[in-house]
Amino acid sequence: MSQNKSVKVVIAGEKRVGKSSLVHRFMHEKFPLKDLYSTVGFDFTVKSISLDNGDNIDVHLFDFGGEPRFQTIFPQYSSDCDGLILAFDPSREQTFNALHEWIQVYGRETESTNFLVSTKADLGVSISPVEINEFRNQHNIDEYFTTSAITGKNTQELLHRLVTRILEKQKNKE
Ligand SMILES: Nc1nc2c(ncn2[C@@H]2O[C@H](COP(=O)(O)OP(=O)(O)O)[C@@H](O)[C@H]2O)c(=O)[nH]1
Ligand SMILES: [Mg+2]
Repeated sequence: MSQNKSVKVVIAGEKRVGKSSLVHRFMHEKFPLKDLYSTVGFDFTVKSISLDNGDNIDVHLFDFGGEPRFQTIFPQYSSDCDGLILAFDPSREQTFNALHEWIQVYGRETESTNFLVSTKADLGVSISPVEINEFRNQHNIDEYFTTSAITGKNTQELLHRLVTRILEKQKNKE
């Protein structure tokens, strides 16, 4: 039996923007019933997904805690990743502004596929499209998604799209 191809994805962003809830949605297709423990350092999970062409891909997900003191180890864990999810909570604008710093610490956005992800869409708050576009142009963002871990809006779509883009990029490099 051949082994599934795998890709590595890192999720970054400030504390409590909903990163772990998003990962929980990716894994279990439901919202956590209990509040998740705050992530210390990072959490690691693997989710297998089937693409439209029938390929099965193992997505290795690294969910980063978001504590400033862990930013120093962030580049070490993300140095060989294929995809980056930068998550922010639109009801707390500072979590969006903080992403400039996160991507700077990351430092290898030209090598990976990068998605900007707004969480908690169910709250009905959003960051202006002008600011989103500015950020995208400044930082090599491939795509932008608005998601909700509560309703499941765009969560599976985001993961499928990210993996598809990662594989396309790898193919173009061959
Ligand atoms: N309204 C709403 N709240 C959410 C959503 N996702 C997460 N939360 C809440 O936001 C808080 C932080 O979530 P968590 O996933 O632990 O954030 P993390 O620190 O970035 O991993 C928790 O109280 C969650 O219940 C969402 O899609 N909608
Ligand atoms: Mg967490």
